Amino acid sequence: MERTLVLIKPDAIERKLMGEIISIYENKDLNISEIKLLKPSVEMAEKHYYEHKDKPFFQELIAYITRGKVCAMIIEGEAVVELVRKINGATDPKKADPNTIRGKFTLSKEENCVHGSDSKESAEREIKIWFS
Ligand code: IDP
Ligand code: MG
Repeated sequence: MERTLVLIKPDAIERKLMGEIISIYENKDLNISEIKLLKPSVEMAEKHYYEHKDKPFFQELIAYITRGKVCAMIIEGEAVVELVRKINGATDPKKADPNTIRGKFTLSKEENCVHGSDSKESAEREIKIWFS
């Protein structure tokens, strides 16, 4: 069974959107096999976002993702990596379909509520960081 890593990011936790967002994945009949709430360390965040280490927004991104609690989940299902990316919507919520999580809940491309792995390989790499 394919699996992916989903993070509900600090902006969504702060805004009390966690339950509503979890329901969106559950209503799609996806299976949440692991779930936990934690405040990530800078080291974890840097590992998770390693691919962006040379981007101008890297420090801002690390500060954002470590400023409060994150809800980390492993979600399983057929073609779940692609499906979760669709449910989450485009990185920039202004370009996201309004029926997606990002399209519905935020206007900020910096603080966009959720993360979903971008490939099966990324999912396995990221799951090791958050569930080891
Ligand atoms: P993704 O989350 O849709 O996979 P990525 O391009 O991998 O998007 O970017 C990772 C995260 O970095 C985004 O979800 C967002 O929180 C943040 N981010 C992306 N682009 C920018 C930017 O231009 N400025 C600041 N933060 C950004
Ligand atoms: Mg990404």
